[in-house]
Amino acid sequence: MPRAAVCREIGSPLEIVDVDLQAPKAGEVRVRLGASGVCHSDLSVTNGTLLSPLPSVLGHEGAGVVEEVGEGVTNLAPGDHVVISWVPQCGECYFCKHGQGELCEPGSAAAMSGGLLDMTSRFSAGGQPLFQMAASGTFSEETVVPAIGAVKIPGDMPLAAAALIGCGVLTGFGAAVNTADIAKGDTVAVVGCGGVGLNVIQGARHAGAERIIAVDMNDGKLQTAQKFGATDLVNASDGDPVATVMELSGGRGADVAFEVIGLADTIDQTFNMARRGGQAVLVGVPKMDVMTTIPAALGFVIMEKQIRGCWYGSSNVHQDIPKYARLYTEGKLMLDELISNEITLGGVNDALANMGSGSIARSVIKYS
Ligand code: PAD
Ligand code: ZN
Repeated sequence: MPRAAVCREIGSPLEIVDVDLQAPKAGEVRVRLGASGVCHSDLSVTNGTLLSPLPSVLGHEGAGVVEEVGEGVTNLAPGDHVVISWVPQCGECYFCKHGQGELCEPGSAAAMSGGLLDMTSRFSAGGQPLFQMAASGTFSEETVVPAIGAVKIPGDMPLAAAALIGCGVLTGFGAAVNTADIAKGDTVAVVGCGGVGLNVIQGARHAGAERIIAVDMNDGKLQTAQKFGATDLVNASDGDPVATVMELSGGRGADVAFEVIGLADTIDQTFNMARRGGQAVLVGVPKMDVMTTIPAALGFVIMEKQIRGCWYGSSNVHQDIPKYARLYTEGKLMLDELISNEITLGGVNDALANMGSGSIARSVIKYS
């Protein structure tokens, strides 16, 4: 019986319990998790910011080893090492065929439902069904996921590093290299330098940005941002971050500005620090009732600014996960440096509580 961290209701700590896990059905695989990162989106489910059916096994940033495959699975075999994708991507629907796998029709429906592709979960405890967050449920020693939501990586890649690809890297790095149009020599601003924002920074550097202005309220986060490629550090508590970014960019603003927190105020700031003709990319997930107010004429038409949403780094997980694994082995993608705290499953509540702390980029649960 695997142990798992279950969110029963909004506002309560996760409960660590033994869970029943059904065998994989057709097109599914059972994965023994090696590691799972703790992402702000997990915290957002526990506090009601992100709507996800409860009670649920949380966790959506994981990597592990395939233990069993269901009927008809041909892309994976027991023993394969995989990164779990929290949007399973079918490769066949309208969105997948139009290069927007992150919006995959059956994958998104599954992720939202709290179940797998048939909208049912494989977890239960004491006879009570448990949902699984984002077709994943990686806060568990084992899980069952769709075979199209598990992507093979080299067997010698450390699973703690690989787990981070599953959300923070695909989302953050992808925001910079897929969603945004960063040109060589650009000036980029990144508002929010947590686990996802740090990956936006290293993605921006990879895309050729020359100046990368990191904005956060925490000096510890800013120091880490520098290690990931930030060239200028702005503590948002020291004054108006928009004015500072303007000053640092010759009064023009950033070519591309990213919001990686999920707050109305910082969304406004991000839009305002993008230059005329530039882009604001929204990555952070605000509460569902948060609205933005942008002057239509001045903001969009006269200044010709663009605002783009970014879901899962606009990633094709079947192509991007192996690519990131390769970049890591070539020393071109920093993953070990993101792991500031290795914990056991029992430490997950402390990790969620410490998320805002300056010293934590990512806490990673290691399963033995
Ligand atoms: P995190 O908590 O590790 O980082 C957030 C950072 O923002 C921290 O460094 C804070 O210090 C900083 N911060 C907070 N308030 C302010 C402020 N007012 N001004 C400046 N800095 C501030 O979170 P994370 O990196 O795990 O996730 C960031 C967001 O991205 C969060 O909303 C999460 O839900 C979202 C996300 N989106 C997707 C997607 O597909 N769009 C995927 C994964 C995560
Ligand atoms: Zn996440």
